[in-house]
Amino acid sequence: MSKCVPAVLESDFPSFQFRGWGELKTEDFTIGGTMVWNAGLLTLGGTLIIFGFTFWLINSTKSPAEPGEVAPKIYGMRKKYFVLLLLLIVLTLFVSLRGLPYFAPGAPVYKVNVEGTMWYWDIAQVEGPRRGSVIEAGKLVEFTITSSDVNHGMGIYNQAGELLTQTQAMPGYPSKLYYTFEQPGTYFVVCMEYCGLAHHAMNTTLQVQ
Ligand SMILES: [Cu+2]
Repeated sequence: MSKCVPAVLESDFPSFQFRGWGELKTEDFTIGGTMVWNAGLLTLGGTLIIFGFTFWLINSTKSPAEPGEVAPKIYGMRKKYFVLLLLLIVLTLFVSLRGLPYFAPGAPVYKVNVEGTMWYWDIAQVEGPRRGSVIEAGKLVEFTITSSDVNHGMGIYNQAGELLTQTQAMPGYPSKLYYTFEQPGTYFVVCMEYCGLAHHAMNTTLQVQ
């Protein structure tokens, strides 16, 4: 059993050092290298394409037509688009929801109970070949995650600040999360859902051997 240290005002997670809103720098939002830049460029690219298309559409209209003339055409097209969109949604739902609910990818070797409370994590290894607060790398871990007060989010990050896995911590509902740590070391457990004043300090570490 390991009882985790209650939240402190300073985090030891490198990307989550809180220095006050006025002092936030770009690198505070840079997780895993250039992810933020890529997301920004993608958004910019998408916006330019939409603007370009709209501009082309406006300029391609040569002579204004009477609404009564155009309406049947547009309504006809709308029906086709609706059917196409419906098919696309059904297909996407079918493909993406086929794997639900998420079953354990094998039998878990370690079972760990996690409870989120404003503003700390209580993490206890309750089952495994090596008792105590030990989790081994390469062994499937089943986290059972809940909350004692409000909704929290449990996110597990590696040393590089990359998010490995995450799920909701909800009061009265145990969420299951399955994960196999590839490498031994220190991992960071960070609250992913705003839960009040000291939300930013709601983090702890997880040791994997
Ligand atoms: Cu939180």
